[in-house]
Amino acid sequence: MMEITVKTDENKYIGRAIKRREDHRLLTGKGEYLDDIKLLNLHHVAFLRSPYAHAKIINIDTSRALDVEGVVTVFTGKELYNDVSIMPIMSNVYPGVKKRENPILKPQTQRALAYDKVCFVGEAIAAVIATSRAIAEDALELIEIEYEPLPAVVDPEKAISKGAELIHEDWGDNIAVSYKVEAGNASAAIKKADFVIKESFKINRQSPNPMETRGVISKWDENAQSLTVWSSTQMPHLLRSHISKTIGMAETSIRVIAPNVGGGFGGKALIYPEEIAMSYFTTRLNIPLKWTEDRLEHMKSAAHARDQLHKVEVGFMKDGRIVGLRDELILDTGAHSLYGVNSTYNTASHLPGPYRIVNYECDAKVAVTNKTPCSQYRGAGRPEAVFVMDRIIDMVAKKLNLEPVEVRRINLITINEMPFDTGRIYKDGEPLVYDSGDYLACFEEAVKAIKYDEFREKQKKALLNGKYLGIGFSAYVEGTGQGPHDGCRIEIDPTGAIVCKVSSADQGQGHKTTWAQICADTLGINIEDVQVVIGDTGAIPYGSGTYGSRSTVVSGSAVLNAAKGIRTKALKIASVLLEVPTMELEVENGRVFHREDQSHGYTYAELAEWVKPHKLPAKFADIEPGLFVEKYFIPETVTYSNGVHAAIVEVDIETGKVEILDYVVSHDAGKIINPLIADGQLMGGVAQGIGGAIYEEIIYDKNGQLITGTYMDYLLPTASEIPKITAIHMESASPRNPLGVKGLGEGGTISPAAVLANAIEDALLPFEIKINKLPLSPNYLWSLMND
Ligand code: MCN
Repeated sequence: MMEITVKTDENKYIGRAIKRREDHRLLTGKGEYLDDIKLLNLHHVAFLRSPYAHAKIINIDTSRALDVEGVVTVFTGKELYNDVSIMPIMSNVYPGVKKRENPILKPQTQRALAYDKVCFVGEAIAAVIATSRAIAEDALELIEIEYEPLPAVVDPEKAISKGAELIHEDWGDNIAVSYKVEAGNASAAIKKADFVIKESFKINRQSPNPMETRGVISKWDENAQSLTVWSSTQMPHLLRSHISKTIGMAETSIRVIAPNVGGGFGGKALIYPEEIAMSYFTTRLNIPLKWTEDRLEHMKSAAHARDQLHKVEVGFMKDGRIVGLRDELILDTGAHSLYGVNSTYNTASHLPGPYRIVNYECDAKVAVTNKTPCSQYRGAGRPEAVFVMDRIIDMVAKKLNLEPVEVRRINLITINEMPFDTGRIYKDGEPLVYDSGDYLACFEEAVKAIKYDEFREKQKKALLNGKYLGIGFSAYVEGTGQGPHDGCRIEIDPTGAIVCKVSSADQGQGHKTTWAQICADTLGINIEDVQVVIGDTGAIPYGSGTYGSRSTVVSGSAVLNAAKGIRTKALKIASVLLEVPTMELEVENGRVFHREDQSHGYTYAELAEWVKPHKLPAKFADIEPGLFVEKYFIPETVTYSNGVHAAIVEVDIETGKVEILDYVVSHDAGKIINPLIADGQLMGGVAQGIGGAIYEEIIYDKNGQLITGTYMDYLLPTASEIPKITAIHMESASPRNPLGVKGLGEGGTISPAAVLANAIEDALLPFEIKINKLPLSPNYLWSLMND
């Protein structure tokens, strides 16, 4: 289905299309997902969720539920109020951002169980603990709650206007976050421009919808005084830290394990109230507990994403040069602001993208409304930014009667300008400087692969036959591989077992294969000899989680550093044993030997044996026992991937249905570790991007009731909606990490909305339509054509 262009080098594994070692087990049903885990005496939890978008809780009567046979107890917000603190914010405001933008940030509001008020349909209010899930669910229905309904706030613009009903009364308004990003002087530049376009854009609310819903098992061990939590999460280490903070338990007493996770897509890059509540319940009851979310719960209680409004003003010259850009951005974050500054900052800092826009201003606000809280979804703010920016490029082209490809060529940053300083800072507080990449060459690859030169002729001919074909392009830059850190601990024991423990958590990205590739090449061993352990705080003490396409950069570099550390230690031990300097030694096939005489040498296993009992104590005086090394990689700042998507579509003007005839991704994520996985990542990403562009939309009615809570109403694309995708990998090494890699897990999702909107508008040129919102549903397109 895909054509691949990859450059490889002399490594045995890095850069090679190694088949994923996880697949056989997962595809033959042998994976162990959260719901597969069985523990002795396991009890079950069901959460009672609010039917109101906004209401006061006057009284909760649990007596009838407690009478049900098999019910152990019922928890409400009242029981948790003193023992469990408010959920901590997901991300910090880094000092650089604080100093430059000084964002206004309201305090956190979300509790493990709602206490005196509910703020969205689906918010957890109470939990029943019972011997079976069925009993727990039956008992839920017997809990009687007296509510005092309040007016629901559903429109984000109205929410932040004066006099709006307050969701969190203490705040005094419904603005969770506000700040302004500035570089150059956008207003002055726009004033001097030959032309100005003002436009608004709306990006649909979406649900990341992994195949596996959320789930938690929690087990308190009274004897050991330790808590183990299994969660279908992207962030085991952060979950451990949040449990510690909220229920007041030392992190050293908590172990979090992410078993096989059936997709996360950002929706599990979040610490949820249920995870905290489950941790608390088991410590109170001393019974192991399980909660597995059903799809209906997932649609209304697991985080949503995107949902942005933009008001843009762009100034440009007759020749197509964009000279100034202003944006007013509102994120509708729902009832609680979980990611604070970060959710909008991703959009604000990625909006100018690969285009040379030095005069830029973005006024960002996060509005709270009575909807499910928003978090990150693959691309996390970048698909939104790119939709706006690439629509602008096409609008500029239309105004000047130029081809959109020409306007892109004029504005794309060139390789001679690299590293390119945008004059802004990134969310980590560091200068936002694009590190490497040939954006124009990447663009030309896509132009060539989509056969743009032949297209206009083809389009004209098709139109004569009543067929509406269109071509679209979109280009993006993505900050990937953010800090703070990740770690790897490699242990080799005298049996020869090589265990590589990495702090990343995988939801389908193939980390076990990728880390094994890096480890095997660096240690000079066969890939089959490396066992990789991930997603377990018991394996390695610190880690940051899998999100923001960061793992290959951060965890991958940690693996490299740890493997280098093992090599160094192995050489040192061998040098003592062989009585030769380390520089005379070499490593091959898991054995350290003397360069001149290969018969003198030791395998890693033998070296591990030597340092275990310390057979030669005097000689080993300065060598720590054990052949293990633990290393962390702390990136100086992010590294910037870039890419271009191009598509050809046909629009049926009778129905508004869009068929994607061709799709090209030209992409640069630095050195590619595994081209097979990279292609899979791009393809899956594009599929999700197409879903968000054409099919998916979370809709609420005016009372804050979710009306797209099932797969009958929330349309996900299936395989038949996904076209053939051609992927081209360019490889501009990043100077910011030892592997030269950049992230790519989200790149596929970033451009589809922009590229398809541009292609559709191009196809419907005779109708003179203007696309400024998503999704590009048949209804929307039909009404644009017919209005
Ligand atoms: N890779 C590579 N060379 C590079 C970069 C990456 O070969 N230069 C390959 C590696 O094999 C790596 C994979 O691509 O295992 C993804 O690497 P990276 O870009 O570092 O992204 P992460 O591993 O940090 O994954 C996170 C990213 C995000 S943010 C979301 S959301 C997402 C995604 O990855 N969610 C996913 N891909 C997903 N894929 C699956 N199947 N399920 C999800 O939930």
